Amino acid sequence: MADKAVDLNEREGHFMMCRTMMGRWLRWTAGWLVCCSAVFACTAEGNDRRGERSIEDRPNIVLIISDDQRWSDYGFMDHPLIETPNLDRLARQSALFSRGYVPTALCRASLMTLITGRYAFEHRTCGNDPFVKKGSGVDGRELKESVIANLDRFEPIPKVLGRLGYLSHQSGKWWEGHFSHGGFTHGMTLGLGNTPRGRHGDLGLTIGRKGMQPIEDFLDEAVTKQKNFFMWYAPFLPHTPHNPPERLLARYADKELPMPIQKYAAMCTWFDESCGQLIELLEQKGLRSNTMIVYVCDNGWTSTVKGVNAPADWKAPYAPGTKRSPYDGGVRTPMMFNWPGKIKPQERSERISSLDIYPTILSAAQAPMAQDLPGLDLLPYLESGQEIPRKTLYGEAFGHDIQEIDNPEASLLNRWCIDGDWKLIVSYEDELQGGSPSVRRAHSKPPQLFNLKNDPEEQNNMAASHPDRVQQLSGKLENWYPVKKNVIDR
Ligand SMILES: [Ca+2]
Repeated sequence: MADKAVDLNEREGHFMMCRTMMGRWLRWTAGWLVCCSAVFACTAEGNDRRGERSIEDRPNIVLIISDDQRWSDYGFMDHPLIETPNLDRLARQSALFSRGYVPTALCRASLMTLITGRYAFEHRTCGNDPFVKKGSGVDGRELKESVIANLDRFEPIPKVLGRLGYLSHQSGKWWEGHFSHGGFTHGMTLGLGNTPRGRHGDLGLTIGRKGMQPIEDFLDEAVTKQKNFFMWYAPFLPHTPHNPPERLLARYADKELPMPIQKYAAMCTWFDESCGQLIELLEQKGLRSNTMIVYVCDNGWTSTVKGVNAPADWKAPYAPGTKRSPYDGGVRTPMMFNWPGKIKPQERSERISSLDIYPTILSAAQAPMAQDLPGLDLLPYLESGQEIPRKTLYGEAFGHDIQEIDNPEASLLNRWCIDGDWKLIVSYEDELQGGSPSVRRAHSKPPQLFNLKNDPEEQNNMAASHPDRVQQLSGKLENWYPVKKNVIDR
């Protein structure tokens, strides 16, 4: 009951704010106009609970990853306008966590966390690209290769499952070179990052936008060979370019809505449509009942349009407080776990991390895994319905460009933790190079303390009136891992 009350409070707060803001489109974008911003992490308990199921019980696993979508922008999250009927259906059939978080709200860092189960400060791919100063003579290609090589220090999911006989397929976003570099047996991305054709997925970026044939072909092969499979489905949706089909854009045609918002909404529906096609393929081929589907978004998004509270020099297409920020507009995402007959469909109120996906997938497949993973194997709690015993989540935000290849702290801008209903965000003194200075400045502030239960849009900084709480959570951040940089304190 208490959990439900939290839900209602939050939703009520969300819509109260909408009502007090201007016009209809502001109403359904609520948080889009909020000028605050955020990422995180979690302490982990033990993960070892494998070895009880027979090989025949191992599930196929499909990981669906949205790209640049705000946590509220789904039908199942009660969005009043955006239509996502396929994900709504999946949500009803899943353990649905409406308060999931990614530890870092930037694409590449977030995806690396999914495939390695590690924070960005651990895997070191904390930004999208290495910083290369023009005219410096530094070999940008060599730096890019060094960043790609970060993956070699870890056991990506496809590699682990491959040893158990799984086939694996990559489609959509993938920054880490050829798909085989991640241990995938099949895939679309060829690692053309240094060519005009790509940097973060090249040929893989056509999935969903131009049909699902590569996925259907892969499923047919897995069925023919009688193999379990893992699928990485990370379509370039609803990510820019926001160029939805006319038939979907027409659903949002409304002169009161700025065109960028109409287009973004249609992109969310386009993404949803592709998820429906994927699930339908699983059903058609008789694979659905033994397939675990996991859902997450890599980071938030709110289109920059007139009315967004942004600094005068703001040039990014996304609003402050969303993508790249440590605020919930950047780091919060719904997460779902679906496995027919195994995982109980229910709405869950616990806050969980995308770090939990790696150990949970490996647990479902009865795969061995390291004991020092920062995420939690959620499977026992998904199967039993018991409450997840964890109070604190952590996250970090970095510059867009990686400043030093082997030193993530050089790129660090913010850290945050959520402890119960309280969230602390701290910023670090630095002048990073490259990657939109206005974005960095907008999120560099003295410590901010929010009560997420009462203030889900992070509008009311309570740091001044709760110094003890700030000190307590600052201590948690320091204990998480040490940082030499100074916190901005005034
Ligand atoms: Ca993204």
